[in-house]
Amino acid sequence: MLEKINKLIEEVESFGASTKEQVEEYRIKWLSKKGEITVLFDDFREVPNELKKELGQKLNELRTKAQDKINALKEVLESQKDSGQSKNIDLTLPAFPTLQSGSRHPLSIVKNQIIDIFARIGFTVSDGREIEDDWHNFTALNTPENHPARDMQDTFYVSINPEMVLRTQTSSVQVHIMGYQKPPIRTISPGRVYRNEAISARAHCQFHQVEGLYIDEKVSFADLKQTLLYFSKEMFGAETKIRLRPSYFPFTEPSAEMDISCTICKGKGCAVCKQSGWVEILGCGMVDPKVLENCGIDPNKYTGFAFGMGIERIAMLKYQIKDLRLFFENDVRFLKQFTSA
Ligand code: 2U9
Repeated sequence: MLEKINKLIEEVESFGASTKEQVEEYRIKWLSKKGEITVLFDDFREVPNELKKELGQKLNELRTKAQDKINALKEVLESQKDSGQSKNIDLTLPAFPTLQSGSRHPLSIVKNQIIDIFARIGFTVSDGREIEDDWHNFTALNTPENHPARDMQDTFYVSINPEMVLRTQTSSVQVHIMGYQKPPIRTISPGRVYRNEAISARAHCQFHQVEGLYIDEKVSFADLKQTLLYFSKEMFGAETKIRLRPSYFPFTEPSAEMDISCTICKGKGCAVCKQSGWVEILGCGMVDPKVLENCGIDPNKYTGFAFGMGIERIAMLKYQIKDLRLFFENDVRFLKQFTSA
């Protein structure tokens, strides 16, 4: 029996197979119910006790070796099958993108362009709070208590403290700056503002502004006009013209609204400019001396200009977007059109 076991161990060790069928054939030959090793285990019962220990160990060794060999061969043949399949892969196909790159929101794109344009002529960016006190949002900016802008219908008041509002303009940020920084001040404040408006294609209860402020000695209306002409050409193209129309804001005197020549028809007249050749993009003016005084800046020494624009309005013009609500719905079909920007 020992001789038979040793012969079978040699056979197991030297055995190799190139197909699954061969492996299965040998499994049946050695380990099935009537297989040689199983039969040896049956015969083992008849072995005299004094030989049981030595023969038992050898027999177990044979069975383990046979089982391990069969498992190892199966594994090798299985892995060869996988690499055989991968030979059918077309390596010339373009790589499948596993990560889809996102896109910036159009308002972020336009905001960043505005920041870049003003940064090139020395304007810093200032940030501030969205929940603001009455003084910074209204009083300091010359908006008296009975002004219609303060009406509950225009402004969101914080119910637990009616002294606090959701800011209606980012000029409030600049009121803070004037409180602690001496001129020259040259800064823009981009950010979200809130107004109590019914939501439609042309109005929303939230939108984004960039308000600008330049205060120094001898700042003039000519500086304002030249700054805005530079901005308009950078933003809408070198051929862009501007015009200023007199207007009124509580915080600037004199005040103006600025139009640019229509970007669509180049001033000839179209539906976007309502046949006028001009489209309004911002408001501006010289900072009212009372506002300077309110904020602790000597109006006899310093003058300043200020301007403000809605980022949505600029984006609508640039990308010909007709409905303001699209900016806030986050519909990917809208957003992914800005992928390359
Ligand atoms: C300080 C003093 C004055 C900022 C200005 C405007 C004119 C203006 C509107 C444009 C469209 C707001 O988003 S909008 O509705 N803004 O017309 N804003 S002057 O004046 C300032 C800013 C800061 C200390």
